[in-house]
Amino acid sequence: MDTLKARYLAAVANAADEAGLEEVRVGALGKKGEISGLMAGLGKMEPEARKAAGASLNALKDEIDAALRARKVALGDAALDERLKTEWLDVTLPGRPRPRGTIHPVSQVMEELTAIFADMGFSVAEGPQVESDWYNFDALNIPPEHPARQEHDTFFMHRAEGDNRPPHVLRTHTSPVQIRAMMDQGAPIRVIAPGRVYRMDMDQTHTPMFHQVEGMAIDRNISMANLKWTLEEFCRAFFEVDKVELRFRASHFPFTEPSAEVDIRYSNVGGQLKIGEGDKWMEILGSGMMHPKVLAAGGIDPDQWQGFAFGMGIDRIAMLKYGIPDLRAFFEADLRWLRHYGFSALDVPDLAGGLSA
Ligand code: 2U9
Repeated sequence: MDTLKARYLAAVANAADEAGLEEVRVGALGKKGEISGLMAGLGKMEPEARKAAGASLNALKDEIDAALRARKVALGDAALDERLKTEWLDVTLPGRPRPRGTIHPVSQVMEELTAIFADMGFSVAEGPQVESDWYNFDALNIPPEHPARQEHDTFFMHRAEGDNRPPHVLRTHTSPVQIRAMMDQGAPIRVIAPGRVYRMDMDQTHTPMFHQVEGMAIDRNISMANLKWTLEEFCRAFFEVDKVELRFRASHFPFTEPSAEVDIRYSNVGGQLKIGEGDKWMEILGSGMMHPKVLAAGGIDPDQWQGFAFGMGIDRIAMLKYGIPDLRAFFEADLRWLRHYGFSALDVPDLAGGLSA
């Protein structure tokens, strides 16, 4: 019994790893193991001898079992020590940045121009994107035969079978929002109406949905001079330059009379656009004095009140300010590559409040 014990305790102590230890356990205590075999032999012994041998075999079994467990723990500790010597964690490494969204350049520009016009006393008006043809066309002095009302320019909604009323349209400008504001608030009034508009147009410079901001100021003595100052002030603030030069070119819109298209002076040196200097002109918006019929449609007496109005494409001025080369950039989900070219539009606080990755 003592030699058995010495042999197994030595085998346990010499086992180099868990596999070796398991081999020793199976050899001694497994179903066909040596100690198990001796225990099975107890049945054939005389009762007295069985009692003595049983007790010492059980003690031996417990001792081998305890030695196996202790060696297993020791081997585990040694393996962990070995791993800790080679594997380590640098807790000073910077974390991996998570990609996060930023505010879309169009939304950003909407916020910027809203703030600029708010400083000049304009409030923001909003309205439906699906409009009746009266609000979108008639109220704006756009007669039924006007080309804008043709099928190829405007998205018309469907009417139910047998319903012969004129169909609603996807608004083609935000002007109907201003008609609604006039009817709701009366004069004097100063509002801007930013939002989505829809026209059946699709090429490199046009998309079927785009963004506009229109504005108007109605008061007792409003003139083109007020319009000119307001637009100049807006451009100075928006393009962040001290000096801007605007050129008013006579034009025609159904809803304004007189009407003017407005160009801004700029230079283009090696693809770098600079607003306010140079010998080039770029059209940025349309404007004019509100047509008396439009004032009347909005419930405002044209003999008592005058108003100026203007309209511009937000996508267009966003591209101009932030150097975005192509309208299609707005429709690709990931604009982060633009930062590579130094477009500051993307270096804004992200939606979660931190700095974007
Ligand atoms: C009311 C009365 C008059 C808004 C105006 C323009 C001229 C104009 C275009 C610019 C580029 C549309 O986005 S664009 O294609 N707009 O040229 N818009 S005056 O006049 C109004 C608006 C509302 C009640």
